[in-house]
Amino acid sequence: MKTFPQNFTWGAATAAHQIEGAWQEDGRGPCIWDAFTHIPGKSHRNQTADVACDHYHRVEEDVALMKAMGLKAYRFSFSWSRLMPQGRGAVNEAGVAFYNRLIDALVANNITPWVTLYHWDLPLALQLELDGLVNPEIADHFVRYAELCFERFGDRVKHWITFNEPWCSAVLGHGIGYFAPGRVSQTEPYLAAHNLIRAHGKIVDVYRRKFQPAQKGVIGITNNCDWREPKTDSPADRAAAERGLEFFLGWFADPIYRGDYPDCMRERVGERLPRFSDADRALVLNSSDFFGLNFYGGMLAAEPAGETVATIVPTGNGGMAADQRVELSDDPAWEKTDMDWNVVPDFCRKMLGWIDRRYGHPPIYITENGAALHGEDDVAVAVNDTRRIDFINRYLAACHAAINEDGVDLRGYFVWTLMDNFEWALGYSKRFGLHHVDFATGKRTPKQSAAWYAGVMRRNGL
Ligand code: PNW
Repeated sequence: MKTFPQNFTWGAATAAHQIEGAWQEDGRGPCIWDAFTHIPGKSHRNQTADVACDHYHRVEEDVALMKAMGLKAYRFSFSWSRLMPQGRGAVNEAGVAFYNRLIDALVANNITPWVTLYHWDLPLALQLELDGLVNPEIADHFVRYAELCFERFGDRVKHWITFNEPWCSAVLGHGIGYFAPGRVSQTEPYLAAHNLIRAHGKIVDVYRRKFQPAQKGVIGITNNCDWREPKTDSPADRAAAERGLEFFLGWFADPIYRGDYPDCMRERVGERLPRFSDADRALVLNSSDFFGLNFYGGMLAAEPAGETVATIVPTGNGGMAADQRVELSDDPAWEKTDMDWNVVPDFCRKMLGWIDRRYGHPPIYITENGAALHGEDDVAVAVNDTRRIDFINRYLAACHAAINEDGVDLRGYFVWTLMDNFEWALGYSKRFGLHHVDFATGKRTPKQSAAWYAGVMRRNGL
């Protein structure tokens, strides 16, 4: 038996836009993902999240699913445009009431709520009127929205995540246009990232001054990063792998833990990379009570042979390829998920070690890890998801080794995801859930992995 530390947080995660549906009900305003997916050609089979899992109407049923598996913690996000339909100004009390129902049901069932303030669904009005994340003013709008959340929900919510994967908003949303708002640019990703980091610093400052003393919660940010393993032992490939990690995770975590962007980014991106004012730097530095990590895989990294870099596919997670110039490839021996992401548990351990060393041994939570598997549209196939059990089991074994052999301060793990849901540009074609969802009827069915994970949580180990 591999036992985890006492008080280890065991959870599952979702995000508002991926599960709620009810996109025009009870006063909710539109967000950039509503607009984006209603443009033909932007998502798989033009699918939208108008209904998704219909979680908005099934909150009690979904909390019952969590209860049935003995879930300890549930990570979900608020829809900003459900709470503030225009992104600023008027508050939608029906939206407040909805999240109150959810939070109260969780608390009543001893499930700890972990709330992500922003999981990519910017109110559309802020995109159209202000240019969204590329406008520096967006930071103050984020702060006012966050304050509303702390005021209304902070009596019961003690775990806050400001942003989910700002890398995706920057690179996929503003670099290659694969995600909303669909912008394509070599400059805007750095502006969007900069404003998200600034906004994070400001939100945390407000929380710490005005709310934390009385509410006594914790607040942090969640970043995603895929591991970069040197393709060969050569110094050039080792440097390429390190550069790949700095361009991926260092971009967002260095300002928070070290006070500025990585040197290699400044050298390569030059004046397109914004600079922190002294005031912003002071707010951003040390602005996380924990390190949130979403981990899904990794690739081999090499110094490109010539001037060109192998084509970057959206799901390959390259990111600003022309700037970082790292050639990514797979080891053909690797197993892959339905996302074509490599199953590389040992890289998770390496990633945790890299974070531990670079950022001074912070408390880390894996706020997402999981697998989409082929053939799961068919519920009869989905319920026998032994591959998902094997996947999670191997990643958890790697986490256990990171804690016990490498001394990493890993304090929690959340499976992505509680139930099959709207997988962004890939629509309903990818299923990551511990529960199967029939999107025609809304019916939920636990997969074998839900029962297996229940056992892991109960035993606090593997
Ligand atoms: C994360 N990529 O997203 C998100 O936090 C979840 O909302 C999502 O459902 C989950 O991982 C599974 O994909 C990513 O294409 C989505 O590089 C796409 C990419 C990376 C992260």
